[in-house]
Amino acid sequence: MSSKRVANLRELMTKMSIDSFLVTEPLNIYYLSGFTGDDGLLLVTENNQYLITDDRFGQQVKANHSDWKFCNTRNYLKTACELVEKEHLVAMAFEDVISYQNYDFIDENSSSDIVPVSAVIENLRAVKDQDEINKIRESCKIAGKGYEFMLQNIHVGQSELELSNEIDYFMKKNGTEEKSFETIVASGERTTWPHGTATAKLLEDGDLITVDFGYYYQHYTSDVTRTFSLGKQSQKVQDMYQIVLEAERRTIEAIKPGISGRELDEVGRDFIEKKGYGKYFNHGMGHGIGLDIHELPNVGSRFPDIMESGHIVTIEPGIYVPGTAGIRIEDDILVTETGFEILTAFPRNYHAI
Ligand SMILES: [Mn+2]
Repeated sequence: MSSKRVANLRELMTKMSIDSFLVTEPLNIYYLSGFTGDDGLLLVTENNQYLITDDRFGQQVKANHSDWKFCNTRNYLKTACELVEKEHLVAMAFEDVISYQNYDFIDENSSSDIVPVSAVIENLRAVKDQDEINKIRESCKIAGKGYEFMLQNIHVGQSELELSNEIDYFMKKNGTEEKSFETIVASGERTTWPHGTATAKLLEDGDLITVDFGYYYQHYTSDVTRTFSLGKQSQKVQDMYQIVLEAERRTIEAIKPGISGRELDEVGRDFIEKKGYGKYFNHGMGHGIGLDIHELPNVGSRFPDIMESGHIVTIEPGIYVPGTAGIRIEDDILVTETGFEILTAFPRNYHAI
């Protein structure tokens, strides 16, 4: 797995006329090597691959990463620069999100040219292999159980925080490791805040409730939102729900290789605009998921990203009308060779408890 990914990176390096690549972003380090230590970096050269870290991780590197040359050092960047010099390399790529301090260091100490690059490994990560798909599929499956658990256990008088903590416990008990973002539990008027994380507010009869949660399963996350009702909603709110649901359905069904994030956004947004709620849909349509909660490709009006088989994206239209209600529905979709597969295929119809 690791060797295939490194080979893919080397192929890109050749195209970019780069003969060494300094990998500093932790998720990219994990992606290429499987190394989970929270300190260190990788240097991939034409003929060698180095895992540069220190003693604290020595045992785990020897046990799990024998395919990498282990450089045991405290000064990671200095060692990387020395290796580049030793191999007589001429152009070292570095990820352009490093700190200014680190940039300054390699600028001063590297014998080769240094070349800032943007989202090179992130682009490789966007296309999932079978192993990654299986992990995200499992995370989605556990999320489905979590939603069911929520519907069965939620009750008037419980606080948003209590519900959030119960979801947390349930998800972890069912095989996930950690949440990939602060779980959103917004009830009543707070549903009109698209990113309202849980508060001490108590759930009341008649509250609409939005829950948005994502948990890592073996390092890969899902990202799901459901909006449902505790008690009865007005016809207007129920109609709003159907509009979001239909916008989501249309967008999902448009997914296929070759369509852009911008075009997908348009499908759902046009429908919501036609129904008169355009100005209440104030965020993008979705994003890739994987090792990170937000990764490539982007799905939104500003993004030309083209969908490819193996991408996994969220589709999450929402409308938020202050004083009335906020509704968002979000699912995780695998782009397949012929179209799409919904990985979060659990109920999304309007549901009142
Ligand atoms: Mn999302």
